[in-house]
Amino acid sequence: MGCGLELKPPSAGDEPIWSTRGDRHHPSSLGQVCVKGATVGETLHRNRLTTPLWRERLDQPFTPISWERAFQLLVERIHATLASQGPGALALYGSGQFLSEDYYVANKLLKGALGSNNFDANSRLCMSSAVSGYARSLGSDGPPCCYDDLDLADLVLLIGTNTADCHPVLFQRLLKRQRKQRQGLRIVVVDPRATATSAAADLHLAIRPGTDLVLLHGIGHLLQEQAALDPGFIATATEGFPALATLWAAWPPERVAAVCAISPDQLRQLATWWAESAAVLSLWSMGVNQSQEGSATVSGLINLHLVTAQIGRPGAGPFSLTGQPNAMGGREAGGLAQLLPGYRSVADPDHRATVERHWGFEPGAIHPEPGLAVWDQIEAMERDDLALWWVAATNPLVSLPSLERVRAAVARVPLVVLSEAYAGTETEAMAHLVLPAAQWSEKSGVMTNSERRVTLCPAFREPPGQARPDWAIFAELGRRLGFSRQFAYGSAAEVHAELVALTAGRVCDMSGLSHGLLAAHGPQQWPFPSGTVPGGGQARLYNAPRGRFPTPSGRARLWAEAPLGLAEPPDASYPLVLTVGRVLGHWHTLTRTGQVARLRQQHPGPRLEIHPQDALAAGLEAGALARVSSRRGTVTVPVLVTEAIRVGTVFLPMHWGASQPEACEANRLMHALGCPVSKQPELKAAAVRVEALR
Ligand SMILES: Nc1nc2c(c(=O)[nH]1)N[C@H]1C(S)=C(S)[C@@H](COP(=O)(O)OP(=O)(O)OC[C@H]3O[C@@H](n4cnc5c(=O)[nH]c(N)nc54)[C@H](O)[C@@H]3O)O[C@H]1N2
Ligand SMILES: Nc1nc2c(c(=O)[nH]1)N[C@H]1C(S)=C(S)[C@@H](COP(=O)(O)OP(=O)(O)OC[C@H]3O[C@@H](n4cnc5c(=O)[nH]c(N)nc54)[C@H](O)[C@@H]3O)O[C@H]1N2
Ligand SMILES: [Mo]
Repeated sequence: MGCGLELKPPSAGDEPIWSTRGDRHHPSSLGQVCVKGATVGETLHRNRLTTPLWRERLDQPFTPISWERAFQLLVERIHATLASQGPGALALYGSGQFLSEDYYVANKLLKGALGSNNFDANSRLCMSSAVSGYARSLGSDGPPCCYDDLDLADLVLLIGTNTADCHPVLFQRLLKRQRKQRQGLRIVVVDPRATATSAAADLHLAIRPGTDLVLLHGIGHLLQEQAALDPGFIATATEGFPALATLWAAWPPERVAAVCAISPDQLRQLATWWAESAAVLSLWSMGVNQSQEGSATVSGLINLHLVTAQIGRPGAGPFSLTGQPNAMGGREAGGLAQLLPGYRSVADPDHRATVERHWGFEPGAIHPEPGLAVWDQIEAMERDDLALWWVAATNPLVSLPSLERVRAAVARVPLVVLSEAYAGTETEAMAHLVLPAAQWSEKSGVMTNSERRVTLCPAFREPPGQARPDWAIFAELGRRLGFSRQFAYGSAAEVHAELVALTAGRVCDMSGLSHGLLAAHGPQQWPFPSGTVPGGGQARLYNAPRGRFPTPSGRARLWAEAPLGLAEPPDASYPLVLTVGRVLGHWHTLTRTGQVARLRQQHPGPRLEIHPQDALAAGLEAGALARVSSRRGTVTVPVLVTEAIRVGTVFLPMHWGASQPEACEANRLMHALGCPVSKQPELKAAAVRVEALR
C-alpha cells in the first residue's frame, strides 16, 4: 500500500516506543493507517539481533563474532566455492521487504561481481505471476492504474484478494466512497470464502478454488454474446483475438457455472455489469497469483480489459495489489533470477551489455541464462549443488511450501547465511552465520508501492548494537572481494542515483528522481524521466497515446489458454481443498506483529476454518482439535466452524511458524508445484484430509 506515517519520539525513561499516526500529506494513504502501521512503534526495538553470530554446525550454539570475522568467513568461503564449484553454487534469497537500494546492491554483487544469477526473492511467492502476466499481455511489467481509480470506477472487481484485511487503507477508501455514493458503484468479490471484503460486495462469487480462469473465460463468452466488446480497440491495439474468441465460445454460462460452482445468473450479472460500466477496475492479489495457472489467469483478466478497452483511462484497468512494501521496487531493481534493473532480462544480450557497462564490469560478466528461482534453489540443495545459501529479509522456514522437504534440503547446505533484524526466527535455526540487519526506521532508502509511487523512508533511529543496512553489508563484501570501485558507495543516496540512471528510457523511468528531490517534494509516481517537475509523474500507464503498448508490434497480446484447474485436486483420500492466507492484525511470520500484545490478543492463534457440513462429517465440534493431513505432512489445530467458507474448502492462516507457542505450520501441508511461466508456487491450494483428534 505504501502508507505515509508520522512518528513521534518516545519520552525519556519509558520503553522507547515511537508513536505513529497517518501522514495527511502522503498522496497514497491520505492520512489513514491500519493497525499494523499504528503499532509498528512497539516492534522496532524488541527482540533484535545486535551482533553477528557464528557456528560451524547446526547442533552447536551460536557465538557472537565481529563484523571483521564475519566478512573474513564470507570472503574465504566464496573464494573457495568459486574455485571448486563455480558461481552457480552461490545463491541469495532476498525479499520485497528490502529497500530498492538493498535490492540493487545485492543484484550487482551476485549477478555482476560473482557471475551468479541465482538471486531470487520472496516476490517469487507473491508477485511473480503478476509480473509475467503484465509482461506477456502488455509487453512490460508495471501496474497501469493508480489508487485514485478507486474513486472513479463504476465496477470494482476484487478477485482473489481479501483487501479488507490485507490492504485495509485502500479498502476503507472504497467503503467511504460506497457510503457517499451508493449509486454508480458496484463491487464484486470473487473468493471461495466469505471475508470482510465480500461483506461489502454487491455480488460475491464464492467459486470453487482454482476456477478463476474458467470464470474469466465465461465472462468473455457473455461479453461477446452481448456485443459488449470494442471492435475498434481490438483491431488497432491488440493481437490474437480470433483464437481467444474461439476459446471463449467453448465456455457458455452453464458450463462455467458448473465448474465454478456458482449460478449462471450470478455470472450473467457480473458480465452485464461489466458491459454497462463506463469504467471497470479489477484488483487482484494472491488468490490469482498463487496458482499453477497464475500467469494465465492474470492474462485472462487483462484480456477482458483489452477487448472492452477498459485500460489506460481514469477508473479503468487491471490493477495488481502488491503484497510487500517494496516488491515493486524489487522488480524495478531486477530482483528476481531472470531480471536485471530497469525491467530488463538476463536473457537479452543488449540488456546484459547495458547493465555490465553501467555497473563497471567486463563484457560477459553477467551469465546469459536466468538463475535459480527459489524452488529451483531448494532442488539444487537436494543435489548438493549449492555451497552457500544467503537468506535476507525473509523467513523461508515458515513461508516456503513443503516445509519438511525444505528443512531437509537446507540442512545439506555447507554454509547458510541469514541477514535478519530479529532474533530467534525459524530460519535462524537453520543458519550458520547470522548478520544483524538494520531495518526500516534505521536505514534510508526508497520503496515503490502498487501505484508506482516512490517514497523515501529516511532513517530516524539508530540501529541496535552493530546492526547494518543490508545494502551496506553487500557493498562491504563486494569491496572485500576485490571490487572496490564498483561498490564504493558512501550513502544510500549514491546507490539510488546509480539505480535510477539505469532506468532512463525504460517503462519504469525514474531517472528524474533522487533522495534529495523526494525529501524536498515528497513521494512521486513514475514514469518520472529526468527533467520532470515534482508532481509531474504519470498517474496511469498506456493513456497517451492510448492503445500503444511496449511490445514489438505496439499491440497488446490476447492469450487464449485452456484452464487447468488445481495442480493437486481433491480426491477420495484427500477430499478437501486447503487454502492458506492472512488475518488483519498479523504480518507473515510474526517477527514484528508478534511483539504487540494487543495484536496477539486480537488473534489468539491459528484456527482451521471449516464449513459445518465438513465439520459434522469429521465429527468436529466448534473449538475441537483437528488433525489436518496432506501428502506431505500433518498439523494439529483447533477448528472454527463457519458458514463463511465453501463446503469442501478449509482455510488456515500462514502466520504461526515453529518458533511460536501456538505453532501451526500450514506450509508443511502445501506442495511446491507452480506456474511454469512465473515459477510461482500454488500456495493457495493443496488436497487435505481433516479428522478429529481423539
Ligand atoms: N494483515 C496483513 N496484510 C497483508 C499481509 C499480511 O501478512 N497481513 N501481507 C501482505 C502481502 S506480502 C500480500 S502478498 C498480500 C496478500 O493479500 P491477499 O491476497 O488479499 O491475502 P490472502 O489472505 O493471502 O489471500 C486472499 C484471498 O484469496 C482467496 N483464495 C484462495 N483460493 C482462491 C482461488 O482459487 N480463487 C480466488 N479468487 N480466491 C482464492 C482466499 O480465500 C483469501 O481470502 O497482503 C499484504 N497485506
Ligand atoms: N501457503 C502460503 N504460503 C505463503 C503465502 C500464502 O499466501 N500461502 N504467501 C507468500 C507471500 S505472498 C509472501 S510475501 C511470503 C512472506 O513470507 P516471509 O518473507 O518469509 O515473511 P516475513 O515474516 O515478512 O519475513 C521477513 C523477514 O525479514 C525480517 N526483516 C524485516 N526487515 C528487515 C530488513 O530491513 N532487513 C533484513 N535483513 N531483515 C528484515 C523480518 O524480521 C522477517 O523475519 O510468504 C509466502 N508464503
Ligand atoms: Mo506477498
